[in-house]
Amino acid sequence: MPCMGKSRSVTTWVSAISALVRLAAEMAASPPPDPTDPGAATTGPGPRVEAVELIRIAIPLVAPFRTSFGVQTQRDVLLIHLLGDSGEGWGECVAMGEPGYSSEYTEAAEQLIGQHLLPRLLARRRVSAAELGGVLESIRGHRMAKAALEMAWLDLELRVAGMSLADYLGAARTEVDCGVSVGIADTREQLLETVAGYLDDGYRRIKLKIEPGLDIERVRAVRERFGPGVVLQVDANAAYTLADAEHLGRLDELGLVLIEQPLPEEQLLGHAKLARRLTTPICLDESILSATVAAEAIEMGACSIVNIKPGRVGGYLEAKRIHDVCLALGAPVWCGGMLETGIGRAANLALAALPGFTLPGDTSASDRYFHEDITAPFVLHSGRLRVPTGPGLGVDVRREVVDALTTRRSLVRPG
Ligand code: SMG
Ligand code: MG
Repeated sequence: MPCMGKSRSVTTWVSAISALVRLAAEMAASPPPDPTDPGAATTGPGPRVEAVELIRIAIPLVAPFRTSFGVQTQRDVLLIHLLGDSGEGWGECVAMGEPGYSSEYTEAAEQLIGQHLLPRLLARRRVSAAELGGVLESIRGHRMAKAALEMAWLDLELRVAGMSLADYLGAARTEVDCGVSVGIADTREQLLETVAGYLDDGYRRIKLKIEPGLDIERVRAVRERFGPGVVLQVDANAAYTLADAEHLGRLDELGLVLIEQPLPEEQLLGHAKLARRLTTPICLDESILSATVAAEAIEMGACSIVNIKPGRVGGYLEAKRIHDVCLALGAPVWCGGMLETGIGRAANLALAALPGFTLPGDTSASDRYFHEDITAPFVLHSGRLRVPTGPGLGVDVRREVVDALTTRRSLVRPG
C-alpha cells in the first residue's frame, strides 16, 4: 500500500535524522578528544598570563544604527589585553553598552571578568584556550564575557605557536563574501539612499532591520528599486509575536533569503510554528546559544539557517562546533556581527572562512562602522574581505588609537 510505504519511509527518515541530531548534540556537549578538533588540539600547555589589562573604549559609529531594540551611536567596548611570559594577546567583548540585544552588557561583563572569571583562570599556572571553557563552567551564562577571554587566550597562544586563527579553526578559503546590515531609517527615501550606497560599495547581500510598522512596505520599496538580483534578507531582533504570522507572510512574495529572529529568544516552538506558515526560511540569531540548541532548533523546525556569532555562544570553539553540527544537518550558516572593532572582525573573518559558511555574513568593511579603527582597516575588494593570515588573530592593535578612546582601564594580576 503506497500510503503505508510512504509513512514507513518517512518514519525511517525521521529516526535517522533524530539519531544524527542526538549524535551532534552529544558531540557538541562533550566533544571527543579528536586531534583535528581545535577544541581538543591544544597548541601546548597554555600560556602563563602575568597580568590582564581591562580597557574600556568609546568608539563613535560613522552613522547611528537603529534596530527594533534601540539606537547605537557609539560602541562601548571592553578590550582584553593579556600580558604573558611569551607575548601578548587581545580580545574584544561584543556585549553592547545596554542590555538590549540580549541580557549581557559591557559594564556587567567587565565586572564579571574582573571578579569571577579572571580569578579562576589566573589561579592556575597555565591554562590553554581549549581548557578555558571547562575552568569557567561553574559560572552560568555570560557567554559574551567568556568569549572575550577565549579570544584573547587564542590570540596569545596562536601567536606563540606561529599559527593563524583561520588555520587553527580549519579555514577553507582566503577571502569571504560580505553583506551589510542596514539599520531602520527615518524615511523610505533615506533607506533607499543608504542601500544604494552599499550596493555601489560592492556588498554582496543586504540585510534590512525591521520592526512592526516599518517592515513590509520598506522591504518592498527596496526590492522594487533595486530589482530581483539583489540578495536581500531581514532581521527583526525578536520584535514580533506568533500573532503576526499572517502579517509576516506578506514578506514571502519579496524573494528574501531569510527572516532572522522574528520572535523572542526563548520561543523555539513559536519559531517552529511560524516556520510552517511562511515560505521565507527562518534563521535564528539570539536563540542559538550553543551547538546543542542549534541541533534542537533545526530538529524541531524552528530554523533552517543559523547566524553564528562567537560572542553570543561563548567563543570561537563553540562557534566552530555549531558550524560542524549545522554542516552535518545540512543547515547553511553565516557569520553575524556585533559592530566589532578590527580585533573581533579579524577573528570573525577567520571563522567565516570555514566551509559551512555558505551565505555572506555581517562581516562588513571597517569604514561601514568607524572613521578610525583600532587596527589597520579591513577594506572591501569586490564585495569580499581578506582573511588575516598572520599568527593569532593576525592584526596589530594601534595602541595610540586605543589610548585616545579609553574611558577606563584596570589591571588584574594573579593572586
Ligand atoms: O556588525 O555589522 C554588524 C552589525 C550586524 O545587524 C547586526 N547585528 O541582530 O544581527 C543582529 C545585530 C546585533 C547588533 S545590533 C546593535
Ligand atoms: Mg540578528
